[in-house]
Amino acid sequence: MTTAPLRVALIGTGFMGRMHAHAWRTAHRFFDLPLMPEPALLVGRDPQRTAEAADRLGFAEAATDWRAAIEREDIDLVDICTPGDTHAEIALAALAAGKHVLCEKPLANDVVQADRMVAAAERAAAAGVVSMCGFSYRRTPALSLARRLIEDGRIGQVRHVRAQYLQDWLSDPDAPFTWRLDRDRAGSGTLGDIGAHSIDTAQWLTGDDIVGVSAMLRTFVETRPVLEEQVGLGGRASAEAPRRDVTVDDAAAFTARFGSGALGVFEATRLATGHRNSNRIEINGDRGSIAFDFRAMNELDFYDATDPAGEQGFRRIQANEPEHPYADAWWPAGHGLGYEHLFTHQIVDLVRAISDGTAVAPTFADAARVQRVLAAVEHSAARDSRYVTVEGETA
Ligand code: SOE
Repeated sequence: MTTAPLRVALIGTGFMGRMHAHAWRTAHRFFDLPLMPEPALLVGRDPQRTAEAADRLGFAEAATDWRAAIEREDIDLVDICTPGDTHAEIALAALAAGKHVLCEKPLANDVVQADRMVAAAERAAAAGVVSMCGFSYRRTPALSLARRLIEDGRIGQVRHVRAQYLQDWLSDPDAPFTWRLDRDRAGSGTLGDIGAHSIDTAQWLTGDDIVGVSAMLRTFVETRPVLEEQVGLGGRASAEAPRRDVTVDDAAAFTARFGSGALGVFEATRLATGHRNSNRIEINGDRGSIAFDFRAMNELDFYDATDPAGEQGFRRIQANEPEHPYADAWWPAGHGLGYEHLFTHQIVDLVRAISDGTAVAPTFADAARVQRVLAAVEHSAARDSRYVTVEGETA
């Protein structure tokens, strides 16, 4: 029996574009998929570079016009890996053309755009069109295991959520300007780029939404050198390079109240020297705790307060046993997975949902709830950290 194809147009050739390309090409080699992903079209801005990228990443064709790509009859799914200022426009056009959509995080640059995307996704869903937002960390086996433990009541009633997402690629004041430092393109800075991951992870793991926040934002380095060409994150510019204003936050710190009454403490920064990519979360309930750090992404720490007295303590679970989410498709126990596997798992879940009509997550509505928290954080920070409720966020 031949498997029907799922023909993919991927828009964006940067870090995320390459990561998604890898996942589209890998998923069916390790997982049984009901549809065969076909990397059909790669869309980028520069014709020659996009053609080279398509060749290297294994896409059949290259193009520079995303609108024309979306209108093509022979495209089934549009994968959006562009900066945030284009997400809404591309997603709305793709959904109107009846294409399934995978959109990178954060969903949009503001709540208004996010709400429009949710409405369009819900209209399209009636015709069987699937949309998903790429909060990739949900697909870490250790975090999926944490979610299962929490859902099964193993840590009981959640009291505390402690999340830190720490990077350091902007620590050097001469690290060059990128689109991620331009509010018009990125919506916000560290907050939306990596703080959004912590918010999504916390709400997903606990099954509980943040209802209010009290926040501080800070831009430590207010201008950065502009390079003619920047490849990837980081780098260093010469002292003579012209400088440009940074219009987003470098760091965010906020406390949060969850609907259940649980308390949250969140920190996100790209200036934590020594932390290349420390994405940590700890959750304490009345029966136990979980703790995770992406630096040891194959491990989950779990504390069970119902263990016999004298034997209690955090246990370190290697989340790569066949019993753990996603793990049995890969290597023998203990051989470990990496960052790219999260994106492959994301494609697996998406393709299965498209084929079987099963629920997909995170939906655009889930991602819009994250967007509202981002907006509340910005509003609180702009009002001297006053407590701001998430529900009223409309801008
Ligand atoms: C840059 O800060 C970045 O690439 C984020 O955009 C990703 O979402 C995160 O997973 C790694 O860091």
